[in-house]
Amino acid sequence: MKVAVISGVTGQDGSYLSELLLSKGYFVIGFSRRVSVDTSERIKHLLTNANFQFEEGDICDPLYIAELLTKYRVEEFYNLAAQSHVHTSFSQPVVTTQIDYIGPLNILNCIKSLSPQTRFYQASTSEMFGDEYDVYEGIEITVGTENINCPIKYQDEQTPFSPQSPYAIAKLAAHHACRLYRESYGLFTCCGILFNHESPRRGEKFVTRKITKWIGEFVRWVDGKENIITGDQDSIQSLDPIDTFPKLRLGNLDAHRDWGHAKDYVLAMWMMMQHDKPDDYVVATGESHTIREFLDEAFYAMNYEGDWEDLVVIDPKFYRPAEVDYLNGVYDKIETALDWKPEYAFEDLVAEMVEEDL
Ligand code: NAP
Ligand code: G4F
Repeated sequence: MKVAVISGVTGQDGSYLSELLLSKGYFVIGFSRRVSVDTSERIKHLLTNANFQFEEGDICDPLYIAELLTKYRVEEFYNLAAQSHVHTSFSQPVVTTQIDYIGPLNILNCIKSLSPQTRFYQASTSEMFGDEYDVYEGIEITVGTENINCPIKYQDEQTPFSPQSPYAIAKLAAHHACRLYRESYGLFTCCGILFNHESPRRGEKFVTRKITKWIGEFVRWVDGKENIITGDQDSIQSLDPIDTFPKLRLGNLDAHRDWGHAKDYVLAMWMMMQHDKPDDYVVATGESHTIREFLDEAFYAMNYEGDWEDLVVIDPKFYRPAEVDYLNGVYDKIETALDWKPEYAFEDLVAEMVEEDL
């Protein structure tokens, strides 16, 4: 039985990756740092599985990682643990760097010294591209009598990095460390440069889940207060309580993100680790939407016929000192090498998240 370790197992991706590896016959050891409240919600259905072992441990603790690697013959180590909130990294840059850079460096050092056959996956991110993109000739459209070319911006494995947050800087340092340990010590290290991926299990402070969770609470509030939602969602727009329910407070609605489904993306992680050659891959959908478009789709999915702008307040508190304006990933490399491509469409992802929160 193959033994795999997943750090950050209580997070969104950790839970989906655990399910995937268990379905493939692995023995999975998942760990997350100790916290004073129970954060095992996303994996609680796995805790009774005999092939799943949940531990408390910190990726920054050399002794804990060393003991894991000596106690078990670990074939695959997926490092998903992170302080993963970009905005938070501006107010907590040092702790973000400790977890997102020193943590993976610690694991790499332990693998190098104690278990060099262990394959290592690092959760790199499209945030490392920051404000960089390439451009290819897009489609030609006709406006009046003129033909206009609409160039399309994108990022792939050749796009230079230009990180715009302490989070992205720490992740880029870890990304380079993986490459260095691969080239210098012959370790099997893969970095997935993953673009944003979401699901009903997404953390509640990321913009997609913040929106769908608000929608769920709004509908339940109206339901409880007015008792008229059930069976007739079309009537939501005519409700007076809109004025009294706390509005949805958001920051920059004009940034573009390439949003995929976390289930598709954990499959890409596993596929990278099965290849005979370690490498780095962009994982994306090739489709980019603004936060406004996400809002359009989410309010459409809840059958809201009014104007969502009446329900949303722009709060400067959610603006960041530096923003990543445009992300749109090209996944040709992983499609060619590993035959991976995304299965979920944007509209289905949003609908699933709204439905779950309703
Ligand atoms: P997530 O939900 O925030 O999960 C991260 C997990 O790591 C949490 O369970 C967290 O526990 C745990 N953790 C934090 N510090 C730790 C430490 N020092 N030692 C052990 N565990 C620790 O993130 P995700 O969305 O699943 O993403 C997984 C990974 O992919 C992260 O590294 C993220 O940066 C990266 N990534 C995510 C995306 C995306 O769109 N989701 C895109 C690109 C890359 P607490 O709950 O206690 O904090
Ligand atoms: O949902 P977000 O916080 O995700 P962000 O910053 O793109 O980072 C996520 O994806 C990265 C991959 O590209 C991961 F590496 C990272 O770990 C994380 O999973 O914000 C998305 C966009 C931003 O432009 C932000 O300014 O939404 C904008 N936004 C507008 N209002 C908001 C809000 N973001 C948050 N979190 N909260 C708001 O109220």
